[in-house]
Amino acid sequence: MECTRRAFMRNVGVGTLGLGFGVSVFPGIYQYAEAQTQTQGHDVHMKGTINFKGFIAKEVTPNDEFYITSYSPKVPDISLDKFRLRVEGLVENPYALTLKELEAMQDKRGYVTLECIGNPVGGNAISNALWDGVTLRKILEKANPNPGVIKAAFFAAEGYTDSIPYELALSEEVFLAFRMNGEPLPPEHGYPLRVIVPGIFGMKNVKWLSKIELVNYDFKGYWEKTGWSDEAVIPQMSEVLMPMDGKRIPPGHYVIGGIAFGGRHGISRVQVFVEGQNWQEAELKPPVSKWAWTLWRCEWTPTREGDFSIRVRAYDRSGEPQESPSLLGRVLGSYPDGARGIETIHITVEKP
Ligand SMILES: Nc1nc2c(c(=O)[nH]1)N[C@H]1C(S)=C(S)[C@@H](COP(=O)(O)O)O[C@H]1N2
Ligand SMILES: [Mo]
Repeated sequence: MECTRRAFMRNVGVGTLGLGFGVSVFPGIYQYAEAQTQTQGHDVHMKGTINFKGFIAKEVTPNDEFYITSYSPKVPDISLDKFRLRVEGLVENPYALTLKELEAMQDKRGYVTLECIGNPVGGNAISNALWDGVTLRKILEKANPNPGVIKAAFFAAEGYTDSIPYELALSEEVFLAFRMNGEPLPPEHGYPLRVIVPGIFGMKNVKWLSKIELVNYDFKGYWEKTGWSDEAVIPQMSEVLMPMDGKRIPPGHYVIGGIAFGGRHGISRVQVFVEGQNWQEAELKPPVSKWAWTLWRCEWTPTREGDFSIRVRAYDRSGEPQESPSLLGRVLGSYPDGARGIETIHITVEKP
């Protein structure tokens, strides 16, 4: 991921890139790894956490811990009196909607996991929330679209743009969200209105949406103009969240846990590799929705002291494993289609 793109990513790149977890302003998805060694055998209660048989995690990310990626540091300050969503382009009836009108049309509520296309293997630019909104198709149909539309282009208040194929826009999966985990969208997550495109990388989930334009050409958005994937389909991926990479832990009985996400591909299996053992099946927690990540766990009792590497791989609904470029342990960077590879973490077992 290029530097310019990184500049304002509050939460990206602290995974496996050697910066260390400590630099993340927001703890993101990794903070509970710490809990494991401190709470073996105790019941932990932390706000918003679930305990999946010893794997402590936040299955739904609280709004103030949700990753943020914006191309600009500006967070538009949008007043509701002035806010209008305009629907224009190849339509018979261009029109505009207030937030109240949009809210009155609500027909969607669902958990959707967002992931930034810049998220490195093992990175924490991935989060899961419950979104309320209205189906995009419903908004478009009210404008009476003309024939020949190829794409729905999205324009944001601070200048960002993106687009999706018209067919996808009409799919009933895509919606415009005005609430996140039961609250109005926080300013940095797109208040008052954003796009949610389940299973497609975060960049298509345009925040501060102000205009939708139906066009008869292959519109390219802000990132796509510089070569980032326009399809932006999230591939199957998985990460170890617990124990935390680099930890020194005493001999004992441990739970290894993490997330797997397959976007449109879904997740059917997760396997974990601990040095000295074969790949073993992880136990999966059924996801909170079809479009949300899957928590997985397995148990481990180290039989010696010393260094261990731990790896994870996910399989999609059709049984395809996630990509592992050439050799295990090698990963590919995120440009232009999103990072590929198997995460490896390192743990040292030693007597305290
Ligand atoms: N208006 C606007 N929308 C945007 C962006 C942006 O810079 N401006 N960034 C996109 C990118 S790259 C991602 S990954 C997601 C992140 O959404 P979040 O910040 O709510 O997690 O927003 C997308 N929508
Ligand atoms: Mo992104």
